Amino acid sequence: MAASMKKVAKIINLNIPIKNWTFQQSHLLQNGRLNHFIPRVRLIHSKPIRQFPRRLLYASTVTAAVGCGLAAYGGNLWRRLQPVVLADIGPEKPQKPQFEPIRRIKSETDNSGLKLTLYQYQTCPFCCKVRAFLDYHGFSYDVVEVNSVWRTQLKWTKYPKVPVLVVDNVGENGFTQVNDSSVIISCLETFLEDPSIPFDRIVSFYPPLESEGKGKKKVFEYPNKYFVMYGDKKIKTTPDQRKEERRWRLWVDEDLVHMLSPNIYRTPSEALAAFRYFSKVGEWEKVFSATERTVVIYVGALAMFLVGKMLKNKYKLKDDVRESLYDDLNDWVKAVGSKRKFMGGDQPNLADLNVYGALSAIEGCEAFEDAKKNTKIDKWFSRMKTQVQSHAGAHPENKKLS
Ligand SMILES: N[C@@H](CCC(=O)N[C@@H](CS)C(=O)NCC(=O)O)C(=O)O
Repeated sequence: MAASMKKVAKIINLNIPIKNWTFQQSHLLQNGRLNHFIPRVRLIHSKPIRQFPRRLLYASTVTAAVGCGLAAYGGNLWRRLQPVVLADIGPEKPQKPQFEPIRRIKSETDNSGLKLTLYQYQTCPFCCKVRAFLDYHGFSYDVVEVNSVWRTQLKWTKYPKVPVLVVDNVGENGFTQVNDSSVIISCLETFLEDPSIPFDRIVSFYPPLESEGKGKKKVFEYPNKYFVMYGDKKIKTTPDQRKEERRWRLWVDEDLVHMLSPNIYRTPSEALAAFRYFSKVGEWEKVFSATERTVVIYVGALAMFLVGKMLKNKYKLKDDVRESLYDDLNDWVKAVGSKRKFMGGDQPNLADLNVYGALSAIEGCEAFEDAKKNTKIDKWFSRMKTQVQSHAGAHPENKKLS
């Protein structure tokens, strides 16, 4: 593993022009220790380089594609090779988006100096992950609820998903956009570790890559999104603890979230109950007209009941999808173990916050009630809820920012 990372480090050590950007990556390995892996990525806007860009572009994209392609597609390599380029998924225009927030969260403990607006769906598990992080650390932030049908509140950006975080008064246009729940969380955690780094610089540590997925659909990925950048600071956790934290953050995004839809939309009546619950907690009366709301609830419930079945097959869940959910929650409870309160020890780490956030999305659904009765998730979940709702991460003894 260390050897292959060193190879990657060597490759990325080149200054690789990608389109009209120069991708500079200097230290992938620091002190020769992988778990102190601190990528320093700088994106420098530059004029297109005329002499070698294509050759170098292909060198870099082939390297990336070979790695992914070999693992994923085996013999079909040549047909499947897709170029990977730096994605352009920022704002459409340099003007800051202006939408009336549905909610303003005010926290007395916030001394970050950051003015944050979260573009979200209230019950999207990825958005819930971000809110769990923000609330735990006692950030103040505005919430703009995106209309999931018309998506008017997302028209200002090329990025097609929620959550998106907008940070005011930072960056060259007077605001900075951060996409993807894990990137948002890693950026904010990096900021808490060292608030002297300008926030837009932190965001530039997480460059988005773009490739073509099935049916020519664009796929965006942030290769280092689970890494918090500690710089030269003394790190309180051990390499193994950080590795465990990253592993379970990835598990939330690639496993746990796939359990949710098939479970909450398991039957038509559960799907309808879930949509009614979402309408209530998402304050859909402020986002949709009364007619739209009724249509969204009934049509949405039926559509998601069918989608839930497709997802069940896609992710190969058990016949009774509850069993798959219970298996996941048991795996998590086992990983935390009986000797520590949280995976992070006495305080939650990012894995705790992410699992809690994703599960809080379905807290009012029958699936979660069943999970509480049939697994041991409840104790840990209640502890987490107290931590998040009391902004425990902002208490003096837990506070990173002072
Ligand atoms: N990797 C992304 C995934 C975000 C995501 O898939 N969001 C969904 C909502 S749960 C979305 O916006 N889908 C597009 C849509 O609803 O139009 C993240 O972690 O933020």
